Amino acid sequence: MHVHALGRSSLSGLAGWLLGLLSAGCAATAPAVAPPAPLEPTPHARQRAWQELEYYAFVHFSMNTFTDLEWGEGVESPNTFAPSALDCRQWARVAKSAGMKGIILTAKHHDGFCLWPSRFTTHDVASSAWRNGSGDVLRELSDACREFGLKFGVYLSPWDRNNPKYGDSPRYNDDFVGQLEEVLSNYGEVFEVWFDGACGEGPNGKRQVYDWPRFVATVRRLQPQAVIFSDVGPDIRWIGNERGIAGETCWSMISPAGFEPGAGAPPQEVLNQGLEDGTHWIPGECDVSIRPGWYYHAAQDGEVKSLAHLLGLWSASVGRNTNLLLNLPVDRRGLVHENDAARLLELRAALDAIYSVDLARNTRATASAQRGGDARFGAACAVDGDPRTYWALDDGATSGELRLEFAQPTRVDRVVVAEAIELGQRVRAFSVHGVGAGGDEFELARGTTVGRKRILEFEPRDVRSLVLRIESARACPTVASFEAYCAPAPFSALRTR
Ligand code: FUL
Repeated sequence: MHVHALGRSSLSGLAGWLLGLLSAGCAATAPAVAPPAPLEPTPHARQRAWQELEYYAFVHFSMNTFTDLEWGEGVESPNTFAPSALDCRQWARVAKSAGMKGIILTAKHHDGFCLWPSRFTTHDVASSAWRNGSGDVLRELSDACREFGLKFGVYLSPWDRNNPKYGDSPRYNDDFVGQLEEVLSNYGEVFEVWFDGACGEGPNGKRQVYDWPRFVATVRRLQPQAVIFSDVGPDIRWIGNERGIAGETCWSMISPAGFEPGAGAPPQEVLNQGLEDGTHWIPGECDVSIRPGWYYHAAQDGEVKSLAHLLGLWSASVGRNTNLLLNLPVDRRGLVHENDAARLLELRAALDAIYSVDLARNTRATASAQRGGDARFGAACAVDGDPRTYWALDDGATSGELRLEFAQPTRVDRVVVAEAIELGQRVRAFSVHGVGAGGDEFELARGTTVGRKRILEFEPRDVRSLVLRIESARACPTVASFEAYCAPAPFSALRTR
């Protein structure tokens, strides 16, 4: 453990020094002081790569699309699945132009119908008249994702209302692992495997004991870089609601011991906010549908969430240290509906307009202190646009201040703050202040946790300087970036707080 920590910090010390030489923002000096030691738990490489994705699509499309249900019974005829014009390239084109980074498809929902030909059931596309039984939605979507440069992910429901072996635990587990092997072996790289915890079996229903260690080992064996989602991880956790809203306080840590996916999860508040002293790094993912339902219902064509709502969700998910998994209920044609596609493009245009010009970039930045007096950890590292460099304080220091001077009074209505999360999530409380033309200082916003990205919105103000005050931290804080923006009209009117 000790050796490990040493090796890691001296390695990143060398990398930091080399970086210092290359970076214009953080002055090059000889490495006088080591970077902060990682504060465990810290993210695994696969979790870090996942968190960079920020925003990707969920697609709920299966038997329920054709029965107008949210939960099917598992007794539907395979022929009921009959898309008239399925085009996964259209899904990928929409997702790509919306700036999403991938698509996760309901390969099997609770009704057990498989969107790929499965050797373990006859409740699948191969048994339907669609494409004369030779259709494979996973094939079409994984190909489309590759073509459009998107990641491909799968949702596989452990609860299966069709499989007669469900409840006969070892036998069903064999089938489930077999299905996992099919979807993880035949469609190229999978970036996320989504295990749903829902189970509607009543007290007299079938009781299935899942073999989670085996399920997880199967994913690790076949797709070692894929993150596994469930209520409690092991890699990514549910955020505790289906509204897409993370806690204002949101730690990337929880303590999963004693819990299993689908068999009791930590209280929703814990999932929503994480635990400051959690034992494992299991960051949150916010899943939410762009319409009221997960599946397509023609009656909801007029209920696509508004742009203001979606912008609010962005701040409450990506802006609170989690990723946003936004669901698109693909319709009976097998297409993302026009209303949903149009709204997604509006959201993209708004985000691009709001976050295009970082007003803090390369402003004159000073700090109350910098680690070891070393410019490699100076204030400039938070405004150089390079997420690898960061402002840091000495070991033992848990508060400090970063100050930006604008060349002229500048209107701001939000800040974006980021920690160097590879060293662990540290900040507990912070505030943001403006200094007006007359030198008066006023508080603009305050927050608790930061993590990978924290967005704080406030009423627009003209400021000469902007101050980030770290008030409390679990260990010496790091700030990888401090950005400032001002939403242009008409988006300024869509303020979410
Ligand atoms: C839930 C499921 O029961 C819903 O049908 C939907 O798939 C949602 C994303 O997860 O647990």
